[in-house]
Amino acid sequence: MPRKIEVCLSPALIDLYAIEDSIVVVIDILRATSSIVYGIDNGAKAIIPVAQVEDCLAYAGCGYLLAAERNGEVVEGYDFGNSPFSYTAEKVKDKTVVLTTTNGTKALHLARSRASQVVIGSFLNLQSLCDWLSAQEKDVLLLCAGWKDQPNLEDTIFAGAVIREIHSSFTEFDDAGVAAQDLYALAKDDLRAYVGKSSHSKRMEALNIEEDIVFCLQLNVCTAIPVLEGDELVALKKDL
Ligand code: 3SL
Repeated sequence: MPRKIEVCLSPALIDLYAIEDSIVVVIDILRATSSIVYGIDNGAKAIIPVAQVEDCLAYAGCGYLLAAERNGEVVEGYDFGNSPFSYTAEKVKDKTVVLTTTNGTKALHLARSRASQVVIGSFLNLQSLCDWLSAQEKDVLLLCAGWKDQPNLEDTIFAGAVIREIHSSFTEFDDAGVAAQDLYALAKDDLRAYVGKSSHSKRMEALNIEEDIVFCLQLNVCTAIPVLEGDELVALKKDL
């Protein structure tokens, strides 16, 4: 069966893609989708992505953990933000987290209104995600969250890593996907150094959170694939 895999380099471009019958993989390597994967892998019951900081408040006082990040920093008054170190088993196991971030949760909201299925990708669950995507019979859109509607290096590199891994399961590719694979080929031998050229890496270095970058660039330390079910991201039940 012919299958297409495409890359949307910015959420601002998503209306150009017909995704009604596609799986959309939302990608925000630094740091939203890495933290979501890590939290679900560590046994969080669910993560509820909300678009606005104020949307979290509707869940206050009901046993949820409230997480909010804007411009790389924890929003004052919230339990935590978007650092993967806040999504350890100790902190999130059996809990539901309500999360809003600058770009990642926005991309999720754009995807969910039209996509057939929305899942979450990061270097942490790369292999598990790729094995699952290969086994599906649907087209795939890799949606890069970018930074405030601009494309970024780290999400594009990850999209390239996915396509390189599952290339043989697809028959149709777009130019953004070709570019993403070429970028991944340039970056793969030293991901940390290459991602160090990115604007968000510089932003995070200025906030003294470089250890989050190193964490988010680890390969295959998680097997969970978060999937959107209704309003909640939960662990996908794989039938591989
Ligand atoms: O924009 C986002 O969704 C975040 O991942 C950005 S940050 O890494 O928390 O700064």
